Amino acid sequence: MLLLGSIALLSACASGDKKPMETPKDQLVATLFSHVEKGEILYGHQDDLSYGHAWKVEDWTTDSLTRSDVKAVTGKYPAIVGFDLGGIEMGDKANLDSVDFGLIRKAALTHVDRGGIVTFSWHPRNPFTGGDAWDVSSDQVVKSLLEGGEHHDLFMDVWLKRLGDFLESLDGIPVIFRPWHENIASWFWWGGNLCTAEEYQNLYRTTWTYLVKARKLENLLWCYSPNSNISVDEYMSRYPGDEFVDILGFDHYEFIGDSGAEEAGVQFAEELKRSLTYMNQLAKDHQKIMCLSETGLESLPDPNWWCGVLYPAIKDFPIAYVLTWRNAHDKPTHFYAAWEGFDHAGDMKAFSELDDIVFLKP
Ligand code: BMA
Repeated sequence: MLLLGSIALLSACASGDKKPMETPKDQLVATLFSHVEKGEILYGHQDDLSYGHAWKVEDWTTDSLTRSDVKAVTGKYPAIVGFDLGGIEMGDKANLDSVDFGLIRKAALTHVDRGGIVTFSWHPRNPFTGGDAWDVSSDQVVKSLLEGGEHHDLFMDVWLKRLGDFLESLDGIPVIFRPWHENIASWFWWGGNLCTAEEYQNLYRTTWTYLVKARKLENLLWCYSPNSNISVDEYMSRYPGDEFVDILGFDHYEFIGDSGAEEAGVQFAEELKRSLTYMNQLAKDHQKIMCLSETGLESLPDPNWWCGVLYPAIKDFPIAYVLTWRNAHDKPTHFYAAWEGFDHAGDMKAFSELDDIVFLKP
């Protein structure tokens, strides 16, 4: 459907026919799909315009948001910028990483104005305890949010309403929305051992139905993104259904254990290729775009990670984008993109210059 839809759109334009009505979502689908067709992969970075390694935007109301670790290293902005909405459900002023929601909104609009694409993840708090998304002390949380559950009204009338208000404030720009991620493992309260498959699907569909049907948000592309190290059956075991998903993603990180960087890189790449192989088939079968929704190697101790590990593992797969996680300003070793002055920055710069990797020219 996606493929045929894109081709229909393209041929309508080419033949000079009257253009069909395109929603912002259709336009973003077509953009992503055109990169896939050209064999290109867009590069994304979490929180890129809000802060970086050892700096942050101080007064977002006046800042023109031109600073970026990625730009400092490569001369270009990332094509995609990710933001997290954790805390929006509480009515907080800033998200779980202390980024003001006003800054998030401004950065998203600014990035799209520059020709970029934005994606939102969401790490909501645990409504039982007030703890964070990683509070897995109860396996009743998801159930409590669904119809008949003790927190259902809170979920619908407060949490989703606040989320919808924020998304609605984005002036209709198309965005990739990626809720309830890394859902097969059990480190978030919506994880594999914390709710049944039916409860998870119900949670995802309830979120979709509220935002799409009740709030009529036509600008959202929905990304389903489980964690890695799972089988294809596990990947699909909690899939909400084709109607609710536009992009198949997954999150996969490299961790260097006792075996050292070289062995870790080999294992990371093997697992990445194994997962992308089955996802490629799923994307064809379900006619979806696919992406690597989160990845990275914390602190980048491997001097050849970008060109020697990540790129060879992804280059032969039709993924629309790859996003590396954030460069914290307040945790010196918590970064996943190079920054100005970083020893191994040349490797990321070389990655940004590859023909099939797309950044955003300033
Ligand atoms: C995690 C870490 C945390 C952060 C969270 C949400 O992977 O980066 O420090 O709070 O993502 O952004």
